[in-house]
Amino acid sequence: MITLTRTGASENVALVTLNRPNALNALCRQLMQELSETLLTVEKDDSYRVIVLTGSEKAFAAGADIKEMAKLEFADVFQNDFFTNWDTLSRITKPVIAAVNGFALGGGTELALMCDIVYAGENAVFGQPEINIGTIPGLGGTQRWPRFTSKSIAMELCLTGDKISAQDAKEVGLVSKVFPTQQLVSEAVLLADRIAKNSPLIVKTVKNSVNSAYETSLNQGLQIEKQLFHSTFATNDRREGMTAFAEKRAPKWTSN
Ligand code: CO8
Repeated sequence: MITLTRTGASENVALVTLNRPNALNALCRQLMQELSETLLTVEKDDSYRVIVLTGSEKAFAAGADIKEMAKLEFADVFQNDFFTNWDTLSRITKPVIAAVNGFALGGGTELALMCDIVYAGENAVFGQPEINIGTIPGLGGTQRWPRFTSKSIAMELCLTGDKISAQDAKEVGLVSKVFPTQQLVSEAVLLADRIAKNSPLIVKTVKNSVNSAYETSLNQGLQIEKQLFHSTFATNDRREGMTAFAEKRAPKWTSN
């Protein structure tokens, strides 16, 4: 249900594709287990620098599998922890770009919210329709929407289940760029290539620092940023980057 393809100009981009076409990539337990394992494989493999997460042109993911969830009781989801590892994506330290075409609903939108950058195809549709089936978002929708956009947008989407277009998602700040559907994945890979050219050590440090903005007060976040900035002065890549600038040549990163 998940395919992993090595791609990009330097073959260091992991293209992870959700592939369950007959259910619009609905997130069932097996798919999420495979996604978690694939992400952890890529995370551990230094030959991958950046991840692009995508689905099909029709659906990124139409949410958690409602037919699978319909049979569950409280004890299944709480005591037996049915949804273990569904949030692995949020713990990946390499940059993750979501390339969203088609339906990204419920858990599909929430996967996009866990990514670092979201690119959308013109046909993308986002939303949190859980309220229409008697439940609420459970993969971060009620927490990340208000942090990344606003309380008003979060409440309106989660209380109504309304769907929004790619363009609307760009206007509220979820999506950074919108592309024609068929170009989307190649544009995401081009972006991944640009990020992959930088020092992996410093890329990881940037991601760490930006993410701290969502976990801390401004003062704590500024302290973390300053400490991380200072820490770059203990790296060869910081020395190499500044020396290469002065010598008018391209830097050669060693990631130490
Ligand atoms: N679950 C199971 N099957 C689905 C799902 C889904 N979420 N979405 C689509 N499918 C299936 C359909 O049942 C259908 O299967 P079949 O052909 O066997 O009948 C097939 O995919 C094609 O779907 P449609 O015929 O419905 O296609 P349409 O183009 O007519 O409609 C829609 C597309 C609008 C996307 C429609 O399928 C739909 O509304 N789907 C449900 C969307 C939804 O409500 N998503 C939210 C689910 S709840 C959730 O995500 C909570 C996440 C919390 C996780 C917590 C972890 C800790």
